[in-house]
Amino acid sequence: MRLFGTPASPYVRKVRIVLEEKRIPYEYIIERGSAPGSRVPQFNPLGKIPVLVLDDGRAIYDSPVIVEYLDGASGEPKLIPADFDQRVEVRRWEALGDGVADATVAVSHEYREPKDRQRSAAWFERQRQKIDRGLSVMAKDLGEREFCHGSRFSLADIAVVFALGYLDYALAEVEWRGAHLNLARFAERMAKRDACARTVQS
Ligand SMILES: N[C@@H](CCC(=O)N[C@@H](CS)C(=O)NCC(=O)O)C(=O)O
Repeated sequence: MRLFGTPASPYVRKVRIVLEEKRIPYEYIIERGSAPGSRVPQFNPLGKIPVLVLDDGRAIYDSPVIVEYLDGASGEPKLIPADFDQRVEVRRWEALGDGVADATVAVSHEYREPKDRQRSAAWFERQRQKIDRGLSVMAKDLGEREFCHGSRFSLADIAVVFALGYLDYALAEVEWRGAHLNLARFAERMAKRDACARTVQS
């Protein structure tokens, strides 16, 4: 299978951590949808990465669907629980990670616009609130536990890893460590996992 993506994308990192944790072999093709001649729009009409292209030619997007496919089509370790209620809970963590990453992507892209064409202060404040509230809920729900959900590593942990990692990469001025010491300790612990270390944003 082939994964189209770029090293900076938080959603691509999510998928890569899943592939690495599950030791699924894949070809990583660094390609952005908007690059001239990119093959991404052939596989994902939305032109977004990540997109996973299976050996039989099927293309799978977006990242929540890709991780559903990867976890369902392969064996242990399972990263999404089979039990309905637990599954919903893990997917809620994923939505939280995606939402924090969405707001971080939006703000960091907006910063690249010339100052006089940037959105209003109120818009920036709304995005910042999404990030702050998202992190507060992550910190509260994690508490002092080892993992975000249950007693083993899951997609819930991956969600926090890619959201915080992307925040450090794209909006380093958000000083979340001082406000959430438990998240800081969690991030430090998770950074030692091979799959997390091998996929750090660049
Ligand atoms: N919800 C999607 C988001 C994917 C996404 O927004 N990817 C960005 C890169 S970080 C992209 O390809 N943007 C190009 C575009 O929006 O045209 C997912 O989880 O896969």
